[in-house]
Amino acid sequence: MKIVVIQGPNLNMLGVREQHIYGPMKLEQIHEQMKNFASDNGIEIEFFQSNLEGEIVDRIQECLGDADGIIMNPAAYSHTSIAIRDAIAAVQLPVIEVHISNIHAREEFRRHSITAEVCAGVIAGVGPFGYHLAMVAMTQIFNEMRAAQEMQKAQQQQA
Ligand code: CA2
Repeated sequence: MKIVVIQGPNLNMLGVREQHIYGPMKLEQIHEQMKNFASDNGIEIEFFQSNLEGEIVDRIQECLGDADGIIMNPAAYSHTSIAIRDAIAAVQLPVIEVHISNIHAREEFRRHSITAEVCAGVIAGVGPFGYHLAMVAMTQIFNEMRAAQEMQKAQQQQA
């Protein structure tokens, strides 16, 4: 099974600025922890960060037929991008949206995510640990997908 991790605009600045909001961890450190979890659980993982909306749409589309799930922090685009929301809906893959900060306790314009509406789940406000929780959630989704496929196969063999 393969997970693609997609990080939106300015997340390449983690650990460099605004540590009072997002903490001291750099994006590379977060990815290192996710890589360790993936290798311990036999999961393939790839990482992508972009500050450009169209590049993020392209990367989501590339997941079709290549990845089994997406973990994504669309960052500010969560609140604005219909294009990213449409891309998520189009690929029909399980997507877990992660926000490092609690967007519901911040400015009014951050309290609603239009991308979250088409995601399988959302984790917000637990810092970079949210990415680990997203890996655990995605592993569970993969187990459920496998169980459903096996059940379907068994039913087809019986028919
Ligand atoms: O809490 C989150 O993870 C956010 O997705 C982060 C976005 C923000 O626009 C969302 O409302 C919530 C911002 C990411 C920018 O990260 C920076 C990190 C260091 C310095 C500057 C920006």
